[in-house]
Amino acid sequence: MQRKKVGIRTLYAKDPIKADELLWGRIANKDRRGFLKNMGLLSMGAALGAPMVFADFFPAGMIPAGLLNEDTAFALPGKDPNLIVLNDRPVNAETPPHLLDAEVTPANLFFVRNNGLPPDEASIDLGTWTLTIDGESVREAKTFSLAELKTQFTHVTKQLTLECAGNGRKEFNPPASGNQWSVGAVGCASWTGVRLADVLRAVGLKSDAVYIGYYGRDRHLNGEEKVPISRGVPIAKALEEESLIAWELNGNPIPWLNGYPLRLVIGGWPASCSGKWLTRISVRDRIHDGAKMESPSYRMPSKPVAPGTKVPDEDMSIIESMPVKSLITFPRSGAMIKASESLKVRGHAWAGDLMVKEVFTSIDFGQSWQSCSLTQPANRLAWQHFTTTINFPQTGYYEVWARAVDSNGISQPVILPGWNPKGYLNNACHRIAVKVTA
Ligand SMILES: Nc1nc2c(c(=O)[nH]1)N[C@H]1C(S)=C(S)[C@@H](COP(=O)(O)O)O[C@H]1N2
Ligand SMILES: [Mo]
Repeated sequence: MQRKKVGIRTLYAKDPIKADELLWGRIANKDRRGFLKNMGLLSMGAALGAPMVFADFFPAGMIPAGLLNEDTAFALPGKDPNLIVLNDRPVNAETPPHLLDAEVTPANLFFVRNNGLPPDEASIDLGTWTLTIDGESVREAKTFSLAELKTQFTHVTKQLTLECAGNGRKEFNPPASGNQWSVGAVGCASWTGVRLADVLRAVGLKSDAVYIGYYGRDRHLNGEEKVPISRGVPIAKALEEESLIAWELNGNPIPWLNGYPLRLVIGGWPASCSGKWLTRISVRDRIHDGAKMESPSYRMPSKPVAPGTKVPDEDMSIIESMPVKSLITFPRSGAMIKASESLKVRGHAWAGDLMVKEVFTSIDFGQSWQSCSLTQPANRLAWQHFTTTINFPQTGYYEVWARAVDSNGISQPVILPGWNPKGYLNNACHRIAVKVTA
């Protein structure tokens, strides 16, 4: 008998909600929460396979990183099979943290966040692809071919960090709907293209320009007429010298799922501002009103709210610069070392429009912190790299927590920051499990 490889959606065709829950990891999350409630410190130690050395300091209700599991991967075109696929329609996939170890994120490991269906790869013709600049606040609309863009403007290459505003959403309770991202909806690649500012100025801006809005060639999941997403940024951010219209990622054409052949790259802001499969940019005389600009999309409560609060639209504000954050990329969570050894730890840290001033690690659940060495960014809006060496006092179970502080002195919180209806901006400390044996 022949066995066909089938996806979760095929298996659960009659029960799409179950398929969704499996794909989005909601069932797993629910189970984990129940599981933890019934688990004492002793059984936790048993499940971890070693006593938790600083158990007194372990926050109540937190699940040890050593007990978190990863979901099954499906291979996506042009992507490493170890990406964690959260959803297949639209495609959403994140990168396990230990695969983000390189200073510059490789193309096949760069996360994917689609709101609709990408243009058919075979239908993308470099010879006929165009970019139109229009809107109330340009002197006269203008259309460029790819060749014109590439020959009429200075080429710029920058490392730019893109992070989905919903990265970390899976930790929020009550849960927020949307992709249940863990920590890997982030990457920092080297992007080549032209400055958005150079193109906008060549077309000619009117003095009442307030915002830009992008349009891409992807299609809505239910029908062709509606645009899946059309967001943008204030004109001041658009005119920064790091804001690019890019056609290359790490020196090669941008992967299809990341926006081939042309995309905006707006480092440090929600990656939803970086329009993929770019065909049009409108210069607006008002805040752009495209799809997913409206509340509650990509907005936070203007004032902190209690978990589960229903926040009226007018009390939500558009997210701009992303908050300070860090990620441990080596070792992988679950590392085992001998008590006689010290552990080299490394990772990246970023802070939206700002720089990272310092990164610390803790092995006693935040009671004490040691300072890491930290590099300068390759350029503004690129992530920075930290390293440190850790010595453990005795055998047992530990967690390494990392905490970054931005150039304004603002630190990552050790646990979940403010709950919000859509589950954005979780910049809590990343943590990994380490077992030290005799
Ligand atoms: N045209 C288009 N651009 C888009 C999107 C999209 O669905 N369509 N998703 C946005 C969101 S929400 C994110 S987080 C980033 C993800 O970029 P990546 O898939 O290259 O990682 O693209 C943004 N640009
Ligand atoms: Mo996103």
